Amino acid sequence: MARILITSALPYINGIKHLGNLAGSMLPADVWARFKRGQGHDVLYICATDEHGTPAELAAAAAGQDVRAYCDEQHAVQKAAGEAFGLSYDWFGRSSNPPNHRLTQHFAEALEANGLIEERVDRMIYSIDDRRFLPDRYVEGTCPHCAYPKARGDQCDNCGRLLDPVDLIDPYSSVSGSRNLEVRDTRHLYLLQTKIADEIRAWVDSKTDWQPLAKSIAYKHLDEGLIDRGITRDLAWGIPVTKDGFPRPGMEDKVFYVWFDAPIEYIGATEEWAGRTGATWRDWWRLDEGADDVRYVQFMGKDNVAFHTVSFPATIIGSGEPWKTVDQLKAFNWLNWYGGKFSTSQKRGVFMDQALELLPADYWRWHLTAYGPEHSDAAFTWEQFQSTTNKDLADVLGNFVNRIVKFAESKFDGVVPEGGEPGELEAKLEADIRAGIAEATAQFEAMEFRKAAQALRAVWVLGNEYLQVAAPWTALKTDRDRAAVGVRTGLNLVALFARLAAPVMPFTAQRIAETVGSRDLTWPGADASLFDRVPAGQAVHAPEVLFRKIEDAQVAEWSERFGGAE
Ligand code: B3M
Ligand code: ZN
Repeated sequence: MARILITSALPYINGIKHLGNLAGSMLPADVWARFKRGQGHDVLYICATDEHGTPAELAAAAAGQDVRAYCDEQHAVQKAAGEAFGLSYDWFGRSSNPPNHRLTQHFAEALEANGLIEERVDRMIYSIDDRRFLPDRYVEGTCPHCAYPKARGDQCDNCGRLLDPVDLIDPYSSVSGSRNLEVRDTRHLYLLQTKIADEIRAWVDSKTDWQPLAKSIAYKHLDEGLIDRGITRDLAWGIPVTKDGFPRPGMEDKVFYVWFDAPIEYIGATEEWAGRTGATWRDWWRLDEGADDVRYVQFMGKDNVAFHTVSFPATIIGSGEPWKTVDQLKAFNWLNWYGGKFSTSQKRGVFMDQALELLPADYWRWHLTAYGPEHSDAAFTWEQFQSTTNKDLADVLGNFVNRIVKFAESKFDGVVPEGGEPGELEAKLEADIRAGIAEATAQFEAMEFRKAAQALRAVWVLGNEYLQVAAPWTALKTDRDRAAVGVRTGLNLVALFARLAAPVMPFTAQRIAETVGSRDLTWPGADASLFDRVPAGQAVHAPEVLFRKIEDAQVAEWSERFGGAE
């Protein structure tokens, strides 16, 4: 069996995440981790909260909290929300924890030892009233090109021009509104990416099986020409800048840039996992210590691809040390809300905690997997969510399980019946089902989630079609054995459908399996037998309703509350 390392992009610490964050990285990573575990592989699924950077500092200030206390609280909130959604991380770490501090400082020192770090003087906007340097996007003012009054220091949202904060007319701090600003010199460390651009390109060239979206973004940045990148910031909260293990002279009040430390937390969180579980971690990350047989797959939104295909590899490659780098990268487009952005302030969109107040996790997991923003941006609408829930889940999967188990309860004493022999109909069913499983397996292997979900649905439809033709309720009137074959086959399909549902809908899969006394949620590979794993004599129990249909009144209420097709 293979050793598979999976990471999904680390959610920023500030605030509970919306369905878009879930659909664009954490959920597909979990579905794929469950699929590979179901096949019997040794899977390590790692994630963490991304706790540094200006957003964390400003969110903590807005909450009136010390940053660490804020991060402690928010990490617990996000961890709980992930668990409630069935995100089966092996570890959900924190980029502010000691392993990431040590590793980030180690990488910076290794880069410096290889001549890839340089101190440079930057001219930055300092806010006297806020007593802090302002990152570009926290300076606002009038755009010198189009006179838009709320242009940000990094880019004007009106005309799209990239800006430098010193170009803004009548600038002010977006933190406090203060115009009491001045330009000051400040020293920062630069990672000399330009010196290893060829090595980075050669590394990207070697990734022959990357999907087009990941590859095109990587080459776009390489073709534009890499720049040397500032990897320190004038912030109080973050990983201190060190040299030979001590505070770096002149940088005592600076920290590493959040995007320099965040990807390193993939390794830091693995070290934490090992420390808490007694496992080893270097054999997952060091090629000279056993990681050469690991397949590493990353999941993220398309806006994070550049950092993962250029910047993070620059850190790894530049260190000159034999660290594992990503083998396959699955990037998603964006989920939007009726074509617009999710927004807490404008009450548009559903966030992870709210979603679970409305419906159980598996309803969302199915919809966001089967209709997610995989190859293009996708709009979430209540109307489509209602349609997929009512058709795919209630009418197809739920209906199949309920009708066959209830029939077995009412006509065969709630026991899998003896008698009869499978015939032509069952032989054809088995062939069709095996073809369907092969299709779903191939699509999951290819990390084509929408296609894999459609393949699953097609298999569940086969079950309903079989019951229509086998019609054990009709056969029972004249040929009990024939009816017994139909019921026994149908009940074995229930157990099989649970196994197929497990990666996407883990909670419901378990409930379905239990209706026929099964606990097997492994992925059905080339199993010898499909229709006799639930033996004659096994007691069966119809479940409470597996999926409740979404009513129009609910769509209306939720549209009112969270925004809808207004
Ligand atoms: N925290 C998520 C984002 O850009 C960012 C990912 C870090 S992955 C190392 O929304
Ligand atoms: Zn402009």
